Amino acid sequence: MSATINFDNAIPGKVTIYDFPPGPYPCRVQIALHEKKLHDLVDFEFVNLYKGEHKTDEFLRTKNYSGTLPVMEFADGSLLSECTAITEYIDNLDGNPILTGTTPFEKGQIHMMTRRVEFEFLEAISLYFHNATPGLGPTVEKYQNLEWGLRQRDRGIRGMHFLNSLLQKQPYIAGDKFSMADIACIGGFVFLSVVKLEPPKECKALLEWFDRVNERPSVQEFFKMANSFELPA
Ligand code: GTS
Repeated sequence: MSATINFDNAIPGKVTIYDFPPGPYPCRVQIALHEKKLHDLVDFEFVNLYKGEHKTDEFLRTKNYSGTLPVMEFADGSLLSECTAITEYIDNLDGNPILTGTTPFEKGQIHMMTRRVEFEFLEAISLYFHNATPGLGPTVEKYQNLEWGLRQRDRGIRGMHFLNSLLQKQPYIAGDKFSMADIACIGGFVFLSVVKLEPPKECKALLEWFDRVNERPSVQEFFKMANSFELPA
């Protein structure tokens, strides 16, 4: 469908994202693209995680050695993977970063809080999914460790309490502005629904934050798409 992303700093030509559209990590790039009004300028290529298409030798060799989505591919063959890296790229194209910070301290703070959300919440729930639930199924989940997976679930729950305590003092994860760190935390909520875990009811500030970020058009666009997504046979 794409036009091209046409900023002086952009790698010229068509941009493709290898994607599993409703996924908790891919959601982070989808929301960032909507925030930046760039979503319609990107082609998305579906990769079926449940069939292990992200773990084929070819995908690992030519797209992403880590075997994860999303991956952004440029017309000249360059690649970016890792949600934070892709978000940095798209946020800085127009010289007006709104998600990754402007001052050196703000950039550092957003980076720190994004990593903290990942480490204490999103990755923990992901590890629970892959280790203590059927995950992506037997073709993909070749090694599982139930005890470790359950510990990760508990770590994710502790992480939500930590984020709640933060949000009792400030409106957004990295301070007073919506940022990449909030988007990472939305990814955590998307993973909670995948594993059918409720966020703790007593985490009122976190739940209020989620209601607040859900009002953003970028987040609504994501959930509209995700709620109507059907996994191809
Ligand atoms: N650190 C990576 C990033 O930030 O991009 C993690 C990416 C990641 O784990 N992506 C998931 C994946 O590819 C996609 S989703 O589960 O959120 O839809 N998982 C596949 C696997 O086998 O781990």
